[in-house]
Amino acid sequence: MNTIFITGTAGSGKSLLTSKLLQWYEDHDSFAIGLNLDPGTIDLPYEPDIDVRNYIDINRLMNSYQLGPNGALMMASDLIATQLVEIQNEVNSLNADYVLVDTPGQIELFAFRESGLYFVSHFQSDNKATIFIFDGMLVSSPINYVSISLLASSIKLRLRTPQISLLTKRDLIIERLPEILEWSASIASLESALDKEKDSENSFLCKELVRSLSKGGFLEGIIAVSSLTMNGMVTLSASLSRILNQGEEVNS
Ligand SMILES: Nc1nc2c(ncn2[C@@H]2O[C@H](COP(=O)(O)OP(=O)(O)OP(=O)(O)O)[C@@H](O)[C@H]2O)c(=O)[nH]1
Ligand SMILES: [Mg+2]
Repeated sequence: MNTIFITGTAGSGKSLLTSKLLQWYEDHDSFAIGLNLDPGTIDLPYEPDIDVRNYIDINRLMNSYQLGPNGALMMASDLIATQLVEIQNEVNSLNADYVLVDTPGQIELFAFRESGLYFVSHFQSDNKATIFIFDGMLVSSPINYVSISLLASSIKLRLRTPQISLLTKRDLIIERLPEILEWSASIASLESALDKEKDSENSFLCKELVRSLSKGGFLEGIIAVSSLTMNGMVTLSASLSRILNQGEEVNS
């Protein structure tokens, strides 16, 4: 069984990507299941096979503990770890090739609190990988690109799984896409784009960060997809196979 944790900033396209990857694997004769781990979500673009909302009810938390929506979300995120055994049993009973885990909208509640980390590290699976989504609409300058790369690196440090950087919404940023892909492919071109920024103080800081991230192996290129047109899905699935199979080699 291969488990793919789909992470990224709020609204970056985690749930839509989950639905499209489920479809992709089904079309390619693999059995994939969707695990919704976002207790606060209302509408999903797919029917989850397993749903954390069956275990954790935000409205009940709000009423029982007199919490506002954010407090309830925080408590709900902390409760995810307590449901691991039940969720794992449900997953195991389905015997899937791929488990696609759609993680909570507010990434800090999942990745930076102990519960999410506990869930990722204790979830039993032959291989695990994380996709970190760069929201294409947020990558509007080289400085923004570096700041989201920092967040991606931080998630990698926290979750400690092999990770893929994925740029979504490529259909909405067709004109900017070549430039962003160039930054991701070559540190020199990212540095030269940073040199042209007017904000010289932040640009200098970003260049230092880029060098450190690159040395630490945190800047390993980005794959661009559109969950609307499915452009880029072939590359994404090939990259997922590679990183999941590598895990298999290490484990065996
Ligand atoms: N055009 C376009 N829109 C996208 C793409 N991916 C996601 N969207 C849209 O972006 C919005 C947010 O997508 P979601 O999949 O709900 O994002 P999310 O990360 O799950 O959001 P939260 O769980 O609320 O954090 C929706 O309106 C999607 O239709 C894409 O590749 N192209
Ligand atoms: Mg979502």
